[in-house]
Amino acid sequence: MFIIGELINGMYANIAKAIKEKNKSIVQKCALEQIKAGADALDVNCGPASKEPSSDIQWLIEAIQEVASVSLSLDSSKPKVIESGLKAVKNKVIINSTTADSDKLDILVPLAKKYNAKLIGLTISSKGIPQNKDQRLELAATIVASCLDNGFPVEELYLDPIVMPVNVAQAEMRDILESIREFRIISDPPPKSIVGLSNVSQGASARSLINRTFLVMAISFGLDAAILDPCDSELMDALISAELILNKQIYCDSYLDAYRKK
Ligand code: THG
Repeated sequence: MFIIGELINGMYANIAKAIKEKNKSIVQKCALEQIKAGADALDVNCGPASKEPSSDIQWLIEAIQEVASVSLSLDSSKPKVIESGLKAVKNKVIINSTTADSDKLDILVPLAKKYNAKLIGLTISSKGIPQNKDQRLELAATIVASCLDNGFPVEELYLDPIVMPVNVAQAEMRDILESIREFRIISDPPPKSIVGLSNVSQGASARSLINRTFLVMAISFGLDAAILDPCDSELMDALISAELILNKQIYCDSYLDAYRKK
């Protein structure tokens, strides 16, 4: 499982404050904690309160790169903000994200190719969030087609079914899980799959339990990557155990410790 830490997001009060006050040490501590907890990459999102997201994203990237050489996932709905972030990034980068709309695809797929980036494609369009699996797969196919047209390697594309909160979209959970399985049959070589995990429990109680239950289920449907809180150790234990049971980790009695020392 490719793990992207979700905690450097202006949605969180501590990060919003750090951006406002240009306090690097808060961001750097948050980066190092997530890497220690097992993150392979870090999501970087300025949040809704940022008035200058193009410069704030560069400030966040530079702060993180002073202390770590991890991959960064540039999380913005604005292609201009992502483009600004790409100029500051030194290591392998993830573009988070394009939608299935041609105005986004026409800018972001060529940019992903130019920067040798991974690309996250949300199965969403200007018409809104799909209501069922067929609509998700149709939008997924549009994104895959754009990658093929632009010579962008489909193995570097991560399709995101858009996880909805279970307390507002309970009847859609099964379709979201089945989309993860079916994204893989769109093309050969297949695209990969990703979810923003914490969405599933937004507004609910027992968040951590809902998150780890959904994650284990999504892993069994073939999930390749997740944006999640790696500092939730029960979540990470569930992830590691699910991979063990699917024969993706070698069993030993101390497999949790062994994974953490990898
Ligand atoms: N797909 C992709 N990218 C994404 C998402 C996605 N990026 C953003 C988001 N969704 C994933 N990241 C988060 C980060 C935090 C929360 C949810 C998803 C979260 N935050 C608390 C809340 O809203 O209740 C904030 C708590 C606080 O303020 O302290 O749940 O789906 N590609």
